[in-house]
Order: sequence, then C-alpha cells, then structure tokens
Amino acid sequence: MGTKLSKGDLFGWDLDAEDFSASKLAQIAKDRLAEKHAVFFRNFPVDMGVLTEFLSGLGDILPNYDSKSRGGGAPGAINRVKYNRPVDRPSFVHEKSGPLMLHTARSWRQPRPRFMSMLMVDSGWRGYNYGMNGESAVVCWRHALTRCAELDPEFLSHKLPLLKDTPIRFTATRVVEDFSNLPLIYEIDDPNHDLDYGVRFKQDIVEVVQALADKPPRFDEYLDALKFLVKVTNSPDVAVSYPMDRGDIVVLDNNRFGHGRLDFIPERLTDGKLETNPREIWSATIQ
Ligand SMILES: O=C(O)CCC(=O)C(=O)O
Ligand SMILES: [Fe+2]
Repeated sequence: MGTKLSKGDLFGWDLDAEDFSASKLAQIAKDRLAEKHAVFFRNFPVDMGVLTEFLSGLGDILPNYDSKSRGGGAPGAINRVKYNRPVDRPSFVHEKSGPLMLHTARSWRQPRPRFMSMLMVDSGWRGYNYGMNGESAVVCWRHALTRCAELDPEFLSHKLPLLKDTPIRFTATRVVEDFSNLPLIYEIDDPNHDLDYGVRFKQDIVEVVQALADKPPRFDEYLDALKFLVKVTNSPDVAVSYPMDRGDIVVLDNNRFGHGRLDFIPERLTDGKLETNPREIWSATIQ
C-alpha cells in the first residue's frame, strides 16, 4: 500500500452536520455509507433525542450494555463510555481507562449488527503526547487483510483460510443474545473486492480464543494466524487514528470496519485535588 492512510481515505471529505436539517442527516449518512461504508460528521448536536432519531433512521438501535445489569448509565439504547474510578466493584469495559485494541461492536452476536456509531460528547484532556489523548482508531478490514498478504507470502494460502473456515463461538457475560458460530473472518453479502470480508473481534480476541473450552482444530497454527492479523490490524500501517472533537460523530459498517482508541490519562492531581478525565462518548450498535 505504501503511503500511510488518513481519515479522509476512509471517510471522504468531512461532512458538517450544520449544513443539513436534522431530518436530512440520516439520508446523507445512508448515501455516504452506501459509497464508503463509513460516514463522519462534524458539529453533530450533542443531544440524546437528536442522536436517537438519527440512528433510528439507519436501523434498530440495540439495547445498551447496562440494560441487563445494575450498572446504571445512559437512558435507553445509547451507551455512555466514560472513565469511572473503580471504587468498590470492578469497572465495566466502557468505564475503564487504557487503550482499546481494534474490535467489533457485539462481536459475539448473531445476526451481525450492521452499524456502530460513536458521538464525541467531551473529548477529555488534550495536549499530551500522541496516543495519550484518547484518540479514536478505525480500521478497514480489507486494508488489514491486504497488508497481511503483502507482509506474509503464506497469508492468502494458509492463514486466511484457517481464520475464514474455522467456526468460533464465544460469549459475553452481560448480555442475553444469540451467539454467533461464524468464523472470525466471514463472507458478507455484497463484497466489492477479493478481500472484502467481515471480521468479528473482541478487543482481547487472542485471550478469548485461548480460553475457549472447545479449541479449534490445528490450534497452534490458528493462534499464530490470529496473532498475526491482530498485530497488523493494530499497526499504524493500517489503523487510522485521529482525535475527535465534541460533536464529531462516526457511523461504521460494523462488518467492514473495526474501531478502538488510543490511551488516555484517567486521573491527575491539580493543586492537590484528584480530577478524573471527563472524556465521554455516546455509542450505539444498529441492526
Ligand atoms: O472510548 C472509545 O473511544 C471507544 C469506545 C467503544 O469502543 C465503544 O463504545 O464501543
Ligand atoms: Fe467498542
């Protein structure tokens, strides 16, 4: 591939939500999604009602992670991702600090959700070294698979078939949903390229597969192939990262794109007082 990819390569030129009436936004997004399988707007209203209506125009919003637990959080189906200091219970993933490896929304679920969306509500603390400001990361799986094929002459003949032909089943503890038996790399309905596949990854997919009770056949080779794909996916060669400002929103084809984030500082002392990072994202998964 040669040159490093930028946000514009993935999303096209930036769209400004202020250029359109709220009722038009879903149609604009659908047009972009049909063309690019991803869409990015600046200046989207930070408002649960507007966001819910916009996302409902793209499909059904799946219930949020907290709906099956006592965790509290955002009302309705929108998931509130914000650092929460662990005090008397372990933190949920959406409350933790630290980077998130590139992953898929509801990676365990069948049927596969079509889209995932993230709206930056508060970009949190900035001005730290790159990679410490909670920058967002996105990968197009086709790019990752293409790069794997460039780096490893055995990828297409050996590693890809293993990942694409081995059914895998993993679960999630805080949801009641049907679990997928699809391979981690699977065929999609409307491929437009040799390597246009869907991928479903949890952010710790290697550990998830290692912990499976039913190990896939040829487990060592399988794990080797998986580790290679995870490494390439999270390398700056193919993962595109960028800071999001308040009001930036992305909608991704959840088969073709993975999402994650770089690290951020969760807490700091200012004049002897402990402050927590206000970084906050509203995210949702759409069927
Ligand atoms: O904190 C982030 O930027 C990513 C959050 C995320 O992965 C999600 O909401 O699904
Ligand atoms: Fe996520």
